[in-house]
Amino acid sequence: LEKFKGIFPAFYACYDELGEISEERTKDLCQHLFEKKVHGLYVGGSSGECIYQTLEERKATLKYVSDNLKGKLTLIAHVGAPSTRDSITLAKYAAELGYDALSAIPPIYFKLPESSIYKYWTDIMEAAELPFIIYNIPQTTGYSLSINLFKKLLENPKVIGVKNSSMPVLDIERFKAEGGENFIVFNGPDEQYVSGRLIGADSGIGGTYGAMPELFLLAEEYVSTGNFNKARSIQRDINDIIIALCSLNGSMYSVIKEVLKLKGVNIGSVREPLEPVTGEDLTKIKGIKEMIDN
Ligand code: NAY
Repeated sequence: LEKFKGIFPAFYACYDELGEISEERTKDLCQHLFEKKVHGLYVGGSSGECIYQTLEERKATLKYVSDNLKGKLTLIAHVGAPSTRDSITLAKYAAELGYDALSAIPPIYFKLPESSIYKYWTDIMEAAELPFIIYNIPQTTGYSLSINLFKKLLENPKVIGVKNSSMPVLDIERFKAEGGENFIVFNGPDEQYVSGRLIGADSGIGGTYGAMPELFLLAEEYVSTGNFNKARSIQRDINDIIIALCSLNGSMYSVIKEVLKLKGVNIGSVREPLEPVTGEDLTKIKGIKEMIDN
């Protein structure tokens, strides 16, 4: 499980100027994050705009990332999709491509009983010979993973971890307490990386890591060496930056993509209904990049 420890940026959707998935730009982002020495990637999740992409587009991104980084970084494929059928297709494909693990949100849109959520995740796990990481993100899915369902899922040996994006760090503590030493808890809220790690998270997956990998790697170094004052101070810097990333009109991801452009990594913009950054707000991106660089 060592390979699942560390900083895992949630990979961004890489589009060309027409808004189509770009192989070339996916490669550029892979290269950029590899050079930053992150430990792995979470591909095709919320930050990958999976919810706005076709199955074919999602498969393309999974393929391009694995073409570039298979064997070099730990790769987790997010395969959650509205139907079990599509999720299974993605799971099988990720296994073929050599991904290290699968992950999925619970079913979305209809409010389903826990029995259906259990079945959904179990069906995905049965589709491929890969470890599975549960994704708990109540703020976007409307479902908050219960300890009961969590315990039931733990009976399946394929379940090796949970990516917990709920805001109470207590959830991280409880999942770690139930999961035990050989179970990986990923911190979800980037704003609480340090607290998540201290209360029991082993690793982190985050939507803003890709914009400032150096800062999360440093936070991790301070946490793992017990340098808590410095860890707290980096977390504060990170949070000032996240607030700035969320302060403009346009989605946080479009702001991040503009920051990446200034860093020399052009991965295009976002897909609607996510809105791009325009006009006045574009002039503020330089200031955000400077916050990250200093
Ligand atoms: C993914 O699946 O791509 C993610 O890991 C995204 C997780 C993010 N949570 C939400 C609700 O979007 O990383 C967080 C988030 O971007 C960060 O905490 C900033 O708010």
